[in-house]
Amino acid sequence: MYPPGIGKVEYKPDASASETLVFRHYDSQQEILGKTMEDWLRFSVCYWHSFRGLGSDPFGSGTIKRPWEDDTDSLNNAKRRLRAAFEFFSKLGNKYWTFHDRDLAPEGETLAETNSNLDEVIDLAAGLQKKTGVKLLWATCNLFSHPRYMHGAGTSCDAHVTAFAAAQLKKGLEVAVRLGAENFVFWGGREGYHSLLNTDVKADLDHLAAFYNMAIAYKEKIGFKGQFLIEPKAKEPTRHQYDFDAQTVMSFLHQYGLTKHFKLNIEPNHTTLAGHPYEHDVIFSSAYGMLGSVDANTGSPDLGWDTDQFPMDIRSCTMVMRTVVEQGGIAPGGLNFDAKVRRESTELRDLFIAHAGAMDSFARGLKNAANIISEGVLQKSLNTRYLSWNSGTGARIASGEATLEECEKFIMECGNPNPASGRQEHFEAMFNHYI
Ligand code: XUL
Ligand code: CO
Repeated sequence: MYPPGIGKVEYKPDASASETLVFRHYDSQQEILGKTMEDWLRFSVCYWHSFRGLGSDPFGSGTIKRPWEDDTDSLNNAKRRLRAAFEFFSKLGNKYWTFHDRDLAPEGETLAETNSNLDEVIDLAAGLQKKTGVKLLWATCNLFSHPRYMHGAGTSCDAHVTAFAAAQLKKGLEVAVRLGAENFVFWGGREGYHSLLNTDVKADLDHLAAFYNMAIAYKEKIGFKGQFLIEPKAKEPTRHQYDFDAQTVMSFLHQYGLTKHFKLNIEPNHTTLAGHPYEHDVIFSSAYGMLGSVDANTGSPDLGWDTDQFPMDIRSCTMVMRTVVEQGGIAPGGLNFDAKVRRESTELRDLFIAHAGAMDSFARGLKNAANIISEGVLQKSLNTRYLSWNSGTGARIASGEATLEECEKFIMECGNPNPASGRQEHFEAMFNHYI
């Protein structure tokens, strides 16, 4: 049993400040605005950080020892680790998990050998999913770690590499079908550039679109019903990642006629790397009906790295949940904790506390968001700010009926505009009332 001494995380609303291995707010079956908390939040644990990450960083090796690890990359270790993960999920009470293909099983000398290693672990995963009821929120392919992907995968300058990535993706989609994945993610690992001198950006983007078209064709062929998601990121590991932010990805999809096949998986730590506020990409993608899922994490805004910390800030969680509730939910996506405990947080207990604390932060965010939405005070003030668009010249401009001549006539008759106060501080103070 892993870990010894830690049982199921319980809902305990009156827990004291030092009791951090409980849910004070997350009560999975509690109804909020017509849905259970579990259904609104759809929490998922990510396998790579929580079960493959052992605290290494670019400056030092791992600091974390897990009781199930034997320090080998063997299939036996892979299976023991997977069993430990499902035990962790059962104790935590999350209903979903996510992984990259290469997190699960070791890569062999050839693609055939790699696929057969993967099949062995996938058989076990299918059994564990069935036994525990934990489902696969999304699968993805790791198309960035192996040295062959040093120039990218779908955007590599070497077509042989792109063909390898496509072959890997074919298997990844088959695995997604086998395990009933509800989504499939494309994160553009090394799809980007370090120098514009050695890069043909138009060729790269054309090739990336062709790569996606092959994925769509195979998805349809094998009957994969999950949602395709693209995960924007501004930089890291490349200097400029092509999927820079939500608006960039949406225009790429539009440009190549791919919009209807994808939604976005927004990771707020990536959004802040783009220089935007935490909730910016969540709001932008949702505004266009493209918010599919969230990699719920945070960075340290003063650092500018992708530190993948557990989201513990109630204000940010409230902003995200407000958008999620306003769009009617996040399904078939979810809130996936693409987050890792700090390398100094070396105990297994820390892994539990990190997840429980982040789940509780989002549960509080959900409750706050529900209050904001049901009271409608913020929305009313926002509507007032835009009132001039509801009638007269405003309504005619918005509907596309107005002309420049008509606007000129309107100004001649009505004179200079006199815009009202933006009342930003009023909005901020109202928002704080709910936190
Ligand atoms: C990297 C990142 C990835 C994706 C899946 O920054 O977020 O782990 O979520 O490949
Ligand atoms: Co992510």
